[in-house]
Amino acid sequence: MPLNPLPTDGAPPEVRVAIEGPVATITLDRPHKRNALSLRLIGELRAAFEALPDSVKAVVLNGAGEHFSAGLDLSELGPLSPAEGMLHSMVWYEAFERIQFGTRPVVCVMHGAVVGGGLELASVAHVRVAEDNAYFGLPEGQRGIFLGGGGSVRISKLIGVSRVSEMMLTGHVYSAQEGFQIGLAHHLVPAGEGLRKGQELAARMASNAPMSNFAILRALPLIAEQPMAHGLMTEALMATVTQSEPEAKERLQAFLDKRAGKVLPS
Ligand code: 1HE
Repeated sequence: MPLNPLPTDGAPPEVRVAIEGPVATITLDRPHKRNALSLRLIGELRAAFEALPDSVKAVVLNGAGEHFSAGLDLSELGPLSPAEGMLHSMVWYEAFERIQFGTRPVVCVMHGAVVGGGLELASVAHVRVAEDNAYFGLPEGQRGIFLGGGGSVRISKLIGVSRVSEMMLTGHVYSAQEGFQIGLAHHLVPAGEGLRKGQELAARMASNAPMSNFAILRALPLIAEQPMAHGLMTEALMATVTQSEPEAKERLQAFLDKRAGKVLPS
């Protein structure tokens, strides 16, 4: 089993990229396998993020077909030796870290099955939109395996270790509505409206000051891991850098001059 995830056989791509203004839509495009995450797909996903032009300021991640993703491609684990199994996870980790700790906020639009590695991938995104036909499961226990795409860390941070354990132990599947209530999604929309909502949110994030987005993506998660005194110091330093940007000064002045929008309920 080659662990080099980049395609070499000339087969059609499994990830599609469409760019419109400052927003790129990156689509898992392996619907005949329910967007099961093969090493190849993971490699293409990473490459797609890395190849985005500077003009792209935010990303929407979604899946083609009836489901966001059926998780790990189960046909790939069997032939792996223990050492290759470790490397397999590392390939996922590196790709996901590029997405989570890049410079561009990512909205994940979830529909249909969002299971196993599919939920691990969704948990990498900064904002999650669920269509009301989405459902969330961690069938690793049933398959005789374990989380291997960072879900132990990321999904546990979203919904708590207790819920993750229970999902894996019992096969409990959460509906879109339940997932929204427990924090797997920030927005719940009718089926078919996820992409529009995701692109609207991405456009809004793309219009933020780049240094604010940088601080949110790179400093905020770090601060959450730090002891309080360290966190407050990191926050103060990051705040100083952010507000020193000329763009921050212009935006603050625009509000004082009544040229900027107010904060109103949506
Ligand atoms: C797959 C996969 C897959 C579908 N790996 N090939 N994930 C799971 O345990 C979920 C397994 N999948 C399912 O439960 C179902 O496929 C779905 C509910 C997602 C969709 O059902 P359905 O009826 O629409 O499709 P299907 O007929 O089951 O699947 C269509 C094809 O996709 C079929 O292949 P075909 O060649 O017979 O047409 C399936 O074999 C194939 N397929 N899902 C490989 N996951 C880093 S660690 C993460 C650990 C995990 O992710 S564990 C969870 C794994």
